[in-house]
Amino acid sequence: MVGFFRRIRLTASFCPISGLLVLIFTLIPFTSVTAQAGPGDGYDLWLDYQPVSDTALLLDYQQQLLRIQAPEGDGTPRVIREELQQGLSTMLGREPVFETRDASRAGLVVMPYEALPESLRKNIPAPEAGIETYRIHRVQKGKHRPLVVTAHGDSGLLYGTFHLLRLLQMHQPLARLDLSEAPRTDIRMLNHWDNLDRTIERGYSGFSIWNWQTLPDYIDPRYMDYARANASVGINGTALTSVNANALILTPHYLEKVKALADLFRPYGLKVYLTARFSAPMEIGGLSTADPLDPGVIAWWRQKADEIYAMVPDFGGFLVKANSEGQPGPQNYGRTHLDGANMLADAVAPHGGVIMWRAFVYSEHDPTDRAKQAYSEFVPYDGKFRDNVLLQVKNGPIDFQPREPFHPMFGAMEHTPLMMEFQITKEYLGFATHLVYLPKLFEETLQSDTYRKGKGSTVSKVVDGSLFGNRLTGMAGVSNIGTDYNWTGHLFGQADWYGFGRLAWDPDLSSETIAGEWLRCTFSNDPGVIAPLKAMMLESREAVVNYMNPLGLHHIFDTGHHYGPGPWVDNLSRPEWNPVYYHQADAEGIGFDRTATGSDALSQYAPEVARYFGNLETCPEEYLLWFHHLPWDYPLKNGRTLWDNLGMKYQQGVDQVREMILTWESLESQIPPERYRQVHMLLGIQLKEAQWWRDACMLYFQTFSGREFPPEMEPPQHTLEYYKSLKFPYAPGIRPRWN
Ligand code: GCV
Repeated sequence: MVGFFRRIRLTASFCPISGLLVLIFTLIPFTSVTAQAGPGDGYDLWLDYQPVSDTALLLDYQQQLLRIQAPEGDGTPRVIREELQQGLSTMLGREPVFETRDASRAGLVVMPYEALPESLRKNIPAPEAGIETYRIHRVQKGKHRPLVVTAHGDSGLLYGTFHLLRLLQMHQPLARLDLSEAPRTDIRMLNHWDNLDRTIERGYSGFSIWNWQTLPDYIDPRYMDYARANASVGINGTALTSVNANALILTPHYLEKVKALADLFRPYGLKVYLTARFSAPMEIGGLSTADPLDPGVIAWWRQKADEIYAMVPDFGGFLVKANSEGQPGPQNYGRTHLDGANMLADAVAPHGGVIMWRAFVYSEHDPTDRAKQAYSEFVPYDGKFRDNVLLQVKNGPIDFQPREPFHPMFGAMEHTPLMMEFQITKEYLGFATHLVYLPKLFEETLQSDTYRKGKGSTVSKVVDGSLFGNRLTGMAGVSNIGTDYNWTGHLFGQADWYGFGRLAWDPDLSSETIAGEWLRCTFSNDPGVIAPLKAMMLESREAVVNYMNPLGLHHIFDTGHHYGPGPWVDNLSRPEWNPVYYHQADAEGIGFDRTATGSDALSQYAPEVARYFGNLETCPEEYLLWFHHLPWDYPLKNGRTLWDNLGMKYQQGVDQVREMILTWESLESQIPPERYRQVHMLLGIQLKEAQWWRDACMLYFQTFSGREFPPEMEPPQHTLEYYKSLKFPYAPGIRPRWN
């Protein structure tokens, strides 16, 4: 609530009596939300604008920044002024003054490039073309030497303002500042898997923040703080509803509510998108078919698009999951994904909308390796989609596992824009309970080399369109946000939201840089705090791989909810829903053979990549069992057997969590107590669950290997039967269909 409180406090400072009344009356409806709020509660995310403690720096900032020339008017200009006022007054301990008359007195100028006086413009290089780009420049010549944030459009000015505030949060000097930024992708969006009843599929941080019942009349202040947070990292789109879509969202009753959110989000540069249920023409339109080639269906979608755009003129478009995991789609009518995507694309094209068609498809009727199916389905359509269609592809070919090789579709469709889909919520990474810093995982995928145009053809270059010159680009992240007072359940989950935004803006940023930024903005600028926490975050991703799915193992989670280990599960109706399908353990060995002797999934990669992963001499050990089925006694690089290494890796993961706990405990005196306690308790759960994973998996795999555990491994705490007996019917994040 603090973002909201701060705005109230500012009002109070101008008129103490009316400000007080505002405070009293507006607090009443929000008391339940704020019940647990307090200092260090995390509601403010990375925007909590701590006072600058370094005296010299503070003086310098005060001299430069407290007289401001900023754009006037409502909408984005208002948001910019509010953010500057909030950020500067809190960090610098004094209220800034907005100069309306004599701009030559302003030490900080935030203005469109075209509106700058000639005396300034001649000393400042223009920002790159585009409405989202910006430049921050400290003028070095002339009598008036302000710090200037400038852009060609409102969004650029807003992003530049947030960038400047971040620099202050990170205690950066201003004297010689000159930086120019342009986003590398066009669409940088969150995908909410939020249902209309406010449950969230794979959500672990409370309920959906969209209160559909009280919208459009009741505006929760969270909506604004959500938009602010997104804008601060350059996220410019949000798909409000789950890809397992409900057609009701497209009815007038709900579209009124969507419009209210879109109106609120507009000043923050955040566009709204909706998920389109393919069978909507039948479910809410009264048609007898949803066949994409049927003239009635085509007309229905066109009219629906017109209706939406009349209410939300900057509506982004539709995100579609079709013919995937039981969702309806064009194949129900003997049509193709191409037919379906292009039909919807034509409906939104007149309004400038896009279709994000998900490539997450695999069929129970297709006996080939699930990892191959999306590529086989979509690659033949390369170049045939309309210009306003993006294919949204998960980072790996199975499903958001702790580690997957990059999806072979990246680089394989030269004439089709491929949008990256990452999962920020931790469906397969310990839910919101585990500290796992995801930008490290995202970076690994983005920096993978597809070799499609020779060495250096990284996935990041496919995503930003530079490899093939695609016109439209984007990145989506499945949101980890809910009604928990700190938004993400685990405080460190905020770093995943932050990091996703930063990587969508620049897919080549390093996860280490991002961790440093987030820590400085969230915790402190003290190197004694940052260094150990950064090391802990960077290590945490490898830790989870080690204690859950080491050496290339994957999808051995308990069924449906995906909470905890379930490598023994073999009774689900679809073969590829069973963990035994993925690990293929038998008396001889373990692993999925995806070489030419097995499923040959490797052939979907460029020859260089296929050779690299296919050759046991070069295949990195972390991908070994993803691509190869190997004997238990197969010697690894350290000279020990595969079996011993498996146990050692599981143990290493547990030990890494113990290290994380020690790191955290060593910083107790420097972390706000509430924050310290929360993370400490969650790390305790993480340790227990890491041990559970190690013991359950090693006991189970031992039934095949028949070998003793390696001496490095601590003995299991329970029997295999005990682990198999554990049931979690109420684990969070599942829909009834999974039960
Ligand atoms: C939204 C996985 C998840 C599902 C999710 C699906 C998808 O299968 O378990 O909950 O459905 O991915 O990405 O569509």
